[in-house]
Amino acid sequence: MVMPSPSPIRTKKTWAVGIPTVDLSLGRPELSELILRASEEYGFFKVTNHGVSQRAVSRLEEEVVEFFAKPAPEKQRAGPASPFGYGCKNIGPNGDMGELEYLLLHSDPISIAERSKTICGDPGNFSSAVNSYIATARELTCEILDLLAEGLWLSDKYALSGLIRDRQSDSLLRINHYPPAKDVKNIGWDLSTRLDQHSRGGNGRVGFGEHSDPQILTLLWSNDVEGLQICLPDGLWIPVPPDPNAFYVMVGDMLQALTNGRLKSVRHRAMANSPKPRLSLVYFGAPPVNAWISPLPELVSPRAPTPTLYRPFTWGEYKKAMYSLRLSDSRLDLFKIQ
Ligand code: GA4
Repeated sequence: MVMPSPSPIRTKKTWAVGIPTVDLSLGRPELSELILRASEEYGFFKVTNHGVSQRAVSRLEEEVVEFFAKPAPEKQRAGPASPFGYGCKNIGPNGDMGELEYLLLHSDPISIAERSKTICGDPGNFSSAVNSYIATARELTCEILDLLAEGLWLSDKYALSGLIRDRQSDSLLRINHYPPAKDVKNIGWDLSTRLDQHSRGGNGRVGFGEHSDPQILTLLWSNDVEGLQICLPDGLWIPVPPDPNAFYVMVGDMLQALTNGRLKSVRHRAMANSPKPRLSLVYFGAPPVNAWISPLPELVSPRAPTPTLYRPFTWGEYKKAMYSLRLSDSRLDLFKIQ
């Protein structure tokens, strides 16, 4: 892991200059230890030398740039996002808003084929670009989860990745387009919204508000435009410099529950202040809807300091809770054993 010198990122000052970075070409066991350490300390890290073909990314990037360039009525044929399809500014069912437009797709190839008919004049091409990106993202996500399982000394090496490899996996792909800030006037930005967001701790236009991802692991790619920010354990928000040659990995709520709180899901947000359009491709690795989530036995000890923190629940039950809450709510707290 490339850490800002002189030592692991500890102070606010060092964090401002570096993001934990894991070179996936390193050997084991060093690699699994580094991934585990970054996941424990920050729930977030960047991976380089990941082996993902640039073509899989650029093919999907080209398709979605073409889609977002279309006139609004054409894009709206793929919406509204409830939850899947095309969405503009509205996020989720409970009134959250952001300065973005997006496509939210389930990873199941049949639903991709259906949805593609509303997105593109050449649906075969579009769905093939989406499917190959998802397959690549799933592989990388599972590789990282297997390294984590190794670092955690889990007896079942595939306890984590197996949930995502399952044919019934509820994994998703979110494609976000944050329009350039110069378009602010054209999309109804006003001073009161800006002040309101500033008073809530943000600085500028919020593209996608503060939240943690509900799933197991998130893999994020973005073009070379800044916007992503993560929240450090001490509450400080720091910007993540964009790097289209890398992927960013985020621990989700399900991984926090499965590891009995040893790994913590990272709170993050996307700002939309750049004069250039930001594009992100976000893969959310999720379990099947009826999968039971409870802390893995290796992460629980019958005595303190690691008693069971969360009661067992299904991913479907968690999703129900998440859709009933606002984006920034801490959903996992509802499943804590008091
Ligand atoms: C946040 C992470 C993913 O983008 C997402 C989002 C989902 C949605 O856009 O439909 C949610 C949000 C996310 C969590 C709370 C609910 C549901 C919007 C919202 C307000 C696709 C996901 O899985 O959870």
